[in-house]
Amino acid sequence: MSYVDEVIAKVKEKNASEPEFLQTVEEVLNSIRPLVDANEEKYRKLALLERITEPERQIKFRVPWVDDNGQVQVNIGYRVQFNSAIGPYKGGLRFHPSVYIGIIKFLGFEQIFKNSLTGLPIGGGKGGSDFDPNGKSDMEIMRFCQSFITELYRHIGPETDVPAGDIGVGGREVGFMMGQYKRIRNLYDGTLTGKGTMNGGLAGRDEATGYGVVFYAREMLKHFGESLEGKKVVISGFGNVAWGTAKKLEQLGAKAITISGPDGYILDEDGVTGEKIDYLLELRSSGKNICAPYADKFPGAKFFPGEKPWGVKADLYIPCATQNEIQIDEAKTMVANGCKFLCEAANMPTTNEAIDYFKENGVIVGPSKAANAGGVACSCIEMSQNAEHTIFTEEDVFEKLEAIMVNIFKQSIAACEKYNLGDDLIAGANIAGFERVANAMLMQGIV
Ligand code: 2IT
Repeated sequence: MSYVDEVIAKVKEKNASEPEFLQTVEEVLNSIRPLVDANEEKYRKLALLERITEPERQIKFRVPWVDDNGQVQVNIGYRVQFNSAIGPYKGGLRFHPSVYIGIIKFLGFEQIFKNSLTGLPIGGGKGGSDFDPNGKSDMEIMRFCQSFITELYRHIGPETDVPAGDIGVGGREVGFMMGQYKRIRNLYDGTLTGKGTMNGGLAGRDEATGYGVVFYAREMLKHFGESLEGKKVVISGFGNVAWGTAKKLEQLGAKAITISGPDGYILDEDGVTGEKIDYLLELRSSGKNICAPYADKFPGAKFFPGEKPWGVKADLYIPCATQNEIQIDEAKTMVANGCKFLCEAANMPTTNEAIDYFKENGVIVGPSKAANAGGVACSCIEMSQNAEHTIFTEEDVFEKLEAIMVNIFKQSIAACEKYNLGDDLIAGANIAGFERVANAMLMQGIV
């Protein structure tokens, strides 16, 4: 049995109740076979793959808080410190009812290779809670965040582990956590990123993930002889990533024609452009987690309740919502509609079965680890800003972001060429990200 197959079998046996984690481990390990096969004896002896698939540390804790009725509520908090070979653990916090250890481990594992691809010195970690911020008052959110950080503070720090936002955690939540952290530690340091700019946050961090995705998509299209100019783009979600993506698409001459929420999707043939993009922020801050009101506000748009946007014909598809939103049936519909390019903005939005189907049918897939790395890259720039006690301009930030995204695409293509992977941008990104972490681990001995 090959070393990759051996490790996949072991990981499956050890983590049988964590399907999302198994999904990403299988995807990554299967795609780095050419590199592992070339180093099989050494990697096996040093148990490199066993080590890289086992988090360095996992923290699970109780988060008690008092709701507006005076009732005590209890949630579970998590932080998985997955890999610190190339820098302090770095990755967001997700607050969503679906959160359990398997989701945090999948996100933490992906974060290792994503962070490595940025070329910056950041390791991989992720955390969160099964707390649902939707429908909660500001004071409930504050009390939850304070309780969460009152435990987590002892495990994090600017050279140890630097959390940020993810689904359900934005500037408001990070602000509450930062305030409580500062109060406990008496330190105004860069322990959390995604802060508001008046709290030491980075100008442009809100836009960074979506802008980065579109820079990546531009490079991808360019490589295959196309451009963004005039392209119709189906996107999903209506949160921070969808917002930044729609904005940059418009700036570069393309347009998003859909958004989606848990309640259904919106088709806006005129384009989600101009003031309609900023309306997404209003929708989000309503705390209802629905996109239907968009169609009342802008009469040209149509709402499709309970449906996803993947049946809409477009030149490019950018899923911006959550994991596994594109499964085999959606993939089949998209291919039948002539889909040529998919660029993943959400983390792991496509199932492995759907990815295989896309590959068999010649669809080019830009993987999330590469395409959405602009968010965490800007978080690392925020860490530098805080460490240097300075403020970077938005212009500076976007210039750096663009260069990082172009470089990520180049590294992926270089790995494709080196290992004869054809157009497999997923394998290219995984190999490029993995190689840097593996080499750092090998130099650090058995740790
Ligand atoms: O998935 C991600 O890369 C993030 N949620 C951002 C992580 C970060 O540390 O900024």
